[in-house]
Amino acid sequence: MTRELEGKRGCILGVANKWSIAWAIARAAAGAGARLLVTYQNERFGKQVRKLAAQLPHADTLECDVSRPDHLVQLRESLAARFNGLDFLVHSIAFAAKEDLSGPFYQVPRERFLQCLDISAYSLVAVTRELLPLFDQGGSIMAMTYLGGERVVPNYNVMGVAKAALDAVVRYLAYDLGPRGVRVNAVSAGPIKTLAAAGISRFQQMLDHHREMSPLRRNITQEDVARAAVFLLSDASAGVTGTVLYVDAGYHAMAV
Ligand code: 0WD
Repeated sequence: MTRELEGKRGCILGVANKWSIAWAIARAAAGAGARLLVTYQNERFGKQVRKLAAQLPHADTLECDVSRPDHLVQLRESLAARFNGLDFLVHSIAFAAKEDLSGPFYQVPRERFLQCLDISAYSLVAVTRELLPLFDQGGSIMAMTYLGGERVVPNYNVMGVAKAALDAVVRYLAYDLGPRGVRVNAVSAGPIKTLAAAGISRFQQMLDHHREMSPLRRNITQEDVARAAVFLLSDASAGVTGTVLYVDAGYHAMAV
């Protein structure tokens, strides 16, 4: 087995349960030789995530709600104590109220619009700023995005606006951090059935449409995303920054 992340120290934000994309990335990164700190939002997920992480070699867990500045400080302190530095960061977090993931987009109230943008896009800025001093030998940061940030996907609504912001955050961070040797990219995944996806109205129809119309004629798995993530986190992608890697069976190339 290749060990593309041997010796690397990584932090993976956003494991909710065994279906989470972040969990698939954690497994793949651990399999590739990384030492990990895996975080979960709150104690609702804590027991499950601690049990999952116990299956991995060299993986610790920490509660981290990215909307709380005190949690971000604790995250930096935990990583400094455990690894004395950091080589990669995975942001796999998003939030929108369920009522805003159906019906007309324009109905979204101001507070919920701001909360969605705060947790789904601004948090990458806040976490990166807090953890930047730890990237002592360059590094790689990646976030999870979706085509709904570039084109209209019915019902994706405010989350599409947040993904557009997240994509721009990735590009601006890439420019800021390039001189430090820190790369910043995003994976744009096709639809995958997870807890977050369950909140999107008519999600099964999205899956069916994607399977029928994508060039590969199939849906994407968490493992497809995890393999691409290992590439972006590893030195194999040393010349890649500020970009979106589509792991969507080619769906983004279509005009349907
Ligand atoms: O089809 C999909 N599942 C796709 C997901 C396609 C393309 C992209 N993505 C993105 C999502 O938008 C997200 O950014 O991938 C990322 C991970 O999503 P996931 O693996 O599909 O979903 P899930 O397992 O639910 O993880 C997201 C988690 C939250 O779960 P819920 O379902 O409770 O919203 O993000 C976490 C939370 O655990 N989260 C937070 N973590 C820390 N602080 C916070 C927060 N404030 N809010 C939500």
